[in-house]
Amino acid sequence: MEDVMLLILILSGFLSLPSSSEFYLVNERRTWAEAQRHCRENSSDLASVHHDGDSRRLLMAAGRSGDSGRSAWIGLFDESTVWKLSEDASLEVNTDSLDWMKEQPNNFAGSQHCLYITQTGILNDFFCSTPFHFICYDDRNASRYVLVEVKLSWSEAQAYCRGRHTDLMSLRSREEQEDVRRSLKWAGNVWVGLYRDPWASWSDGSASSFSDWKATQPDNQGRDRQCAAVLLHTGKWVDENCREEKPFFCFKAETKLKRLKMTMRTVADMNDVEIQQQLLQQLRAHILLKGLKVSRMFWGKIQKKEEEK
Ligand SMILES: [Ca+2]
Repeated sequence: MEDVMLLILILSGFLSLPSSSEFYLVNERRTWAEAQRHCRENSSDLASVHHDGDSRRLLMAAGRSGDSGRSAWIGLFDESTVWKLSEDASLEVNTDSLDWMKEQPNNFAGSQHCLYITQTGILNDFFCSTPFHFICYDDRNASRYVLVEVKLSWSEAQAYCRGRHTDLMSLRSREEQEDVRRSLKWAGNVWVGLYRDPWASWSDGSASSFSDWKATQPDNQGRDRQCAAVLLHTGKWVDENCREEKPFFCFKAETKLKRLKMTMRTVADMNDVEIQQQLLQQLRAHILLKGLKVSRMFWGKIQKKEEEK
């Protein structure tokens, strides 16, 4: 008989389905960031709401606290500084380094999620449905930038550029902004290939597809409304200034333990503690990349069944 090293992984935490999480209201007033810290330290995270059932369970968790018409933080937030490139949505641009119109971007009425560049070459966020001229870029064209003097909405402009050229013009840096200013002349405002998905993520990292906003919300009224709260008497959501202090909903994920067994073929000496540690580290990094949490990973020894003759 021969000893075989067996790697035992115990995974826990967010492996559980959102529907199996338990919401609870913390009736203490905190800013959104303080509330997030509290939830993360004491349970899992600020509450994520992914369907009607979650909304109902939130209200049930609020119980009688809903009578006064107050609101409480949930985990949804609007990362207004993250802009994406039309040519590759996985690329995020730090737009702080770009040259903006005064007091822009302001996400006016909570509805300005596309960027135009003015005649003088500075940027403003604006309503994506407005028809403007636009700038495509074209991989096959030496000058790269192509001014299109047809007025289209941002997404129509994107489709036009993708159909006839390569995509809407990218803008990653102040140097590129300067470059397009030097190499092209245009009148009025023109769309460029930068946009953002508002209210795209939850504090626990889950993506947002469901929403339950109150009518006319989010409106970013008075600016700086980048955190979502639930009205406790209706369950509808409103956008609020994250620095306001409110009660808040946390969730506690039901922990599920999962035991994985892996078989490896290797010429390395698996009894070498250093090699064991290295492998564990690599596996841990790989698992974290998948968005899972690992509570415990260790090597165990099992006895191999007697080999057949
Ligand atoms: Ca604006």
